[in-house]
Amino acid sequence: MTRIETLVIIHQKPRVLLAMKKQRFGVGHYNGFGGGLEEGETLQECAIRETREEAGIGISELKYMGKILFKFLDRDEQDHEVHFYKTTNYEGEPKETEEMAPIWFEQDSLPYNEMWIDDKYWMPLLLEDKKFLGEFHFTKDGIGYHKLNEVLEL
Ligand code: 6U4
Repeated sequence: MTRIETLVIIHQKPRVLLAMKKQRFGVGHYNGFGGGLEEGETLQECAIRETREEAGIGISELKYMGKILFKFLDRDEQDHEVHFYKTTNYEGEPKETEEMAPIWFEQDSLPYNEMWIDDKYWMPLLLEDKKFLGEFHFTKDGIGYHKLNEVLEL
């Protein structure tokens, strides 16, 4: 079974809002907001709901930026199909929740060492408004295989 998830990056050039994941999947990593698709909702609705749950802000005018399939070859973890969105628009003040602690970074000094190891591949594309499709296979040693292509349409 594949788990369908969303990931939202709030980008107000030159700053990027990330958050430290405090529990469960991805704990200890900075990431955007997002989570698993629930029954009956669209991907955009999921992205909006998760961002509200994780940072307490409302987002709008989302741009669909990419899709990546992640496989975990050496772990008992289902595949994750992650759908990436970005926006500049939000209302409210990002606040710390049980799930995440938000913080702004300059886009030229993102904390890649404390992020998922695949982020350094797709994040530069997303920040430059380039759309992408990809697949990453993780092993216990890191990324065993990956492909990532810029695309004009998704
Ligand atoms: P929930 O749904 O909250 O019970 P949880 O285990 O907390 O589950 P979830 O689904 O909230 O996890 O968060 C997973 C998040 O991690 C999603 O936003 C997608 C993102 N994600 C998954 N694989 C990723 C990867 N390889 N690199 C990355 N983000 C990833 O940067």
